[in-house]
Amino acid sequence: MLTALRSGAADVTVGSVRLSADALAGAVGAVAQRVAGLSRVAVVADSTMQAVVAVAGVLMAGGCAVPVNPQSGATERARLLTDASPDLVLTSTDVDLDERAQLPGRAVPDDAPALLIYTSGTTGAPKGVVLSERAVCACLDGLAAAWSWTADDVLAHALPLFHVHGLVLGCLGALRHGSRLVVTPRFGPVPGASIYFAVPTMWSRLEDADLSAMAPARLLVSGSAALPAPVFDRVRNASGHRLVERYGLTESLIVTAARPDEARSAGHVGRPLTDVRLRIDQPDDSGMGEVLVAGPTLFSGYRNQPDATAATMTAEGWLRTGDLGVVHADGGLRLLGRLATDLIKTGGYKVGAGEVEDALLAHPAVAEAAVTGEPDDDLGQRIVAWVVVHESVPAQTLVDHVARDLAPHKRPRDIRFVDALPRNAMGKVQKRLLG
Ligand code: MCA
Ligand code: AMP
Repeated sequence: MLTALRSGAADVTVGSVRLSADALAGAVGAVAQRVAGLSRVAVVADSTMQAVVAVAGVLMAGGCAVPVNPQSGATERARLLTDASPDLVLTSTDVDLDERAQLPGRAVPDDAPALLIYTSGTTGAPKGVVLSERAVCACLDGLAAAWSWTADDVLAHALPLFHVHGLVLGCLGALRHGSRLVVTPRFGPVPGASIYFAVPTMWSRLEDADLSAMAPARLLVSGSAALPAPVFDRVRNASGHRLVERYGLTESLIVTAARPDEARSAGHVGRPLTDVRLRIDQPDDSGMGEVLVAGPTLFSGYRNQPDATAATMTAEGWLRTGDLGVVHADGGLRLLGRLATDLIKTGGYKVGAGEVEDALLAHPAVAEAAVTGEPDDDLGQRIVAWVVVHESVPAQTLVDHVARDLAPHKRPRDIRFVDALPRNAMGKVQKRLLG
């Protein structure tokens, strides 16, 4: 999968640490030797070179890497580790960048699990998405074909390394295609970079001067959440670039991408990648309906959850994305929203309303809780919690409780104390009456 490691083309910088191609291959080889024979290895994926080396080492050994958010709270991490049952957990202190060993020759079937990545659903704990090497390679090669992504490119980003965007596209993509990779602590211009990846919040937060310093690049890419038109316009005015959008889910990896040489505007996420099929389910008069996708980039299923896997696939093998869109005459997809209001996208992170409600209900002062995603100029959506309490409690205490129990990005940005939640005759909370 990581062909550039073998060919000696990879050269990676993470923060202040740079490894030449040879040093990287040696350090990855050392991890691979150590984890040889293990099925699943969890990697606490902080934004360090050690995390990149650990994930690459597990993959080179033919194992399945399970990235873990370094900021995940006690409850979230315990659930993940119970479900994933890894043979080993690696943190960055477990990886010595000065160790060297030969890269192993590996012979595992390409449908064996390569990654297990946890993603939120509307209710319950996040589900483990099993991704095969074949799916990862199909996605990365499809993007390379769409964008002419090669070893001549220099890729820069500041994305977290425990989700598809930063890990699969942002790291494994560079290690497969041989482009030099620079991961920075904060998103901003990197001298010599030819491709930038970021979520809309990161694009929106850049100053005009930083955008103009990105003008020499050839591709500015936005993904993971809806790109607001004003952000698209400001990036174009300040950098001269029209942002290229691509679209996907953890379950499908990236399935469509805008092509750099074709017309585009905010919300146009492009045509399907190689061998990916796309269709709109039950379109209305305007052609809008749920986006269904099929093809080689799809996941193998949710770990330990055959019912959830079956529920998300049609009998013919199409993945129900939960996203609403239309397909234009040229085959390009335009996204128009989402079906499930209980799935919140905040700063590009997917957060299930149910898991935040469960965390709030675990606090002794909370009697009832309902969580909604409200429009937010910076984050796209802001997590808001509507709470009925048994006894008075400061809002920040509840915010900190969720941040500590789950992860800081899942914390409510607003707590609204109410006397009661609006419910229908069946007792179900009517979230659209909140606000
Ligand atoms: C932390 N903070 C708190 C608390 N905990 N404040 C109050 N109470 C707390 N309990 C503070 C921190 O100290 C920090 O402060 C600040 O909150 C962080 O602000 P926040 O807005 O939470 O985050 P951010 O750091 O500003 O993050 C914005 C971000 C981030 C950088 C855009 O959301 C991000 O990295 N998003 C990327 C998500 C992503 O990669 N998604 C891909 C999913 P201070 O700043 O003062 O230190 S994969 C996917 O979706 C598919 C496949 C796809 O299409 O890619
Ligand atoms: P995740 O579960 O974190 O993998 O997030 C997948 C979701 O991110 C998709 O179902 C979409 O709602 C959203 N998404 C990804 N890329 C885009 C994009 N370019 N524009 C709008 N939404 C996107």
